[in-house]
Amino acid sequence: MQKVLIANRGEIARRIIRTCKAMGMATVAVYSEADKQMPYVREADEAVWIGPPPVPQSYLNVEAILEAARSVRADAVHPGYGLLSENASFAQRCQEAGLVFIGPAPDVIAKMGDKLTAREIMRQAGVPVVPGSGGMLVDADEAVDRARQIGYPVMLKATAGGGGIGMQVVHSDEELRQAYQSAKGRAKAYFGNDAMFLEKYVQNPHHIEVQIAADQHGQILHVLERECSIQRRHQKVLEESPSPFLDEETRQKICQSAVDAARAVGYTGVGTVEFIMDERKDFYFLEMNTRLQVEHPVTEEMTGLDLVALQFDIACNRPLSVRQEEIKAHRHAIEVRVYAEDPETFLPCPGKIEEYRVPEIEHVRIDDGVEAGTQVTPFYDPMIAKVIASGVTREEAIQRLSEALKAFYIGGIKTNLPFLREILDDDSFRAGMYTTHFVQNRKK
Ligand code: MV4
Repeated sequence: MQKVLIANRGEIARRIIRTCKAMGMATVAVYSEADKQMPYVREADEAVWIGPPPVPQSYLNVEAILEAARSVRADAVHPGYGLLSENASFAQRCQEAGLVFIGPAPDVIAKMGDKLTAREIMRQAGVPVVPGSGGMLVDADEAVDRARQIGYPVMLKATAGGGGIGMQVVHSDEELRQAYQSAKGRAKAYFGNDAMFLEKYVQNPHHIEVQIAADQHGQILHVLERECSIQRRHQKVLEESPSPFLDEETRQKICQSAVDAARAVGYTGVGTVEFIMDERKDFYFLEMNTRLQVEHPVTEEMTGLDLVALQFDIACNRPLSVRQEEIKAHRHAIEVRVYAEDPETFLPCPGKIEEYRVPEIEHVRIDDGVEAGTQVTPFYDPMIAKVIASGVTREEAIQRLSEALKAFYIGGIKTNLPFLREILDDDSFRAGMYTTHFVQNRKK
């Protein structure tokens, strides 16, 4: 593998370029009309224009991206996260064009993209799933019957959903009858697939995910967990690892379940198995993300591994050289996401970054895609930077991250930095006592 086209933008494009350079591979950036001046475009060895700013015409434009890869004679395509990263037909098209897609096989992406199929595969493999309705619901009457068997509250989910989209909590027969039709309509409009299923609603859970890596020689490793409970409306805000909520015995169990999950689908590459965990520390499979995640640096800073390098090793058919016993939480790591948004309303706040001063602190890593003068446009995700701090203890990591957030200055646009600083000062956060309802329940 000599030349990699990165089918993404911003901080993740930059992050992938960094590892490619370290591994001696050439990089090709693709960019829309809005991204000409972005740092990642300059930092890549080559750059190809793929279209106007809207994503359907640029970063989701499969034909333009494949044509770009052909024109530069790239060997591989790294999709990053979001955009085309979990698009099975894109992965298939790459393969057909003779390009190595950095990710699992197209059929694995497709199976895990269908939440009901994923659930059924995991159930058969002995991975715990939330008690639920079995298959797809036929109509509202059946939904009510199943909900009564499961017991309210239940969660109505779209098979094609995921990441919090297409799901709704319901507490009664009446509410379910109402929700059923409207949720089905929304699923149809969003995903072009209105298949629905039910699960018992797990109240006030922890959101814990396990990083896994599987090579093409049958070796599957877990790279421990990330605690992702601090989120707002399904947008993650802070992730940390190790989870302050897990004891060693539960950690071993959940990580083993993640390995079982990966084996059950024939996974290859780097991936994440998402679980919810209740206060009794019972955990259930939610979904599997078949891509590199935004929060992967938490795992990297904790273990010292380079997950993007592992992705390339696996794609090049090299056996994983690290062994399970060598993967350890050497440090505690915490990441926050800095967004261009109004800290009061949480609405995206695009505009020009006039001033940009990043903290330079030992054991603080900044993964960003912008610089002074960058225009944050309304066309793309408003995430500006990730700040990742680590320490020998959780307290040390928190201390460093607090310092970093105080020293981070972004002028010209509104950001959520004040909100992030508040979280770091919160007593429940400092005590490691929080669930997915943390932001919602927070006393201001
Ligand atoms: C759930 C759940 C509780 N019970 N399913 C949200 C993201 C997607 N991956 C699945 N999610 C959830 N599924 C059952 N049966 C809780 C979540 C959930 C969540 C729900 C409401 C508010 C914030 C949340 C954060 C993480 C997970």
